[in-house]
Amino acid sequence: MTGNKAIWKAALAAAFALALGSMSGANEIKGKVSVQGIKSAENIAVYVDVIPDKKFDPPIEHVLIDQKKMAFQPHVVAVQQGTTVDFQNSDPVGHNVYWPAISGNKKLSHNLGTWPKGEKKSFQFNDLGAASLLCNVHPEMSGYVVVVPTPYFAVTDKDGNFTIKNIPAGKYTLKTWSEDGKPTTQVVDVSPATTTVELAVKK
Ligand SMILES: [Cu+2]
Repeated sequence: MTGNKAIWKAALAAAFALALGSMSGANEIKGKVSVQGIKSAENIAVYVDVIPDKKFDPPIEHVLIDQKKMAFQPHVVAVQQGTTVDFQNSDPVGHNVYWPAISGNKKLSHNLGTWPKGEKKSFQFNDLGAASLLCNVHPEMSGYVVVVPTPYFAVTDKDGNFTIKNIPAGKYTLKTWSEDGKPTTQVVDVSPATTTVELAVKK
């Protein structure tokens, strides 16, 4: 193949990839959460609520929550329904992991037990809602697993920014969960490329 032909072929392949990308709807939602009466805009889960007539397979990949320096790290984790979370103890002391409820439903409480450094235990979160993680050895430890119905979610950074990637174009209900604030709901119309939203979470 001559050099020219190779370049032409590469350009065609790139154009084809671009066309495929727009057909599969590789869009994103970029947004910022502002807060009123809450100490921080960080660690707020933003997610697309149930999409009618759309079902998602549970993810195969596990999500890790570390118990490190006497804290659940990260403090807030959002996962798609059906995700298995690995709780790993990285501290030289034993940690326990339990949640007294999921979104206030005490029937969904669970105690995973207590285990030493270097070991982990896993749990598949099939129920929607926020599991409030605690350790019965160290009352100061707390964390959250926010189980959401779609693969379209994010957790805000310290400035309240978030990006939800790879979402097909369409109209969706965007919801927020926060440790201290009320849940919010907003309809978003995701068009090709990037859709920008602003959300406000109040105490
Ligand atoms: Cu602990």
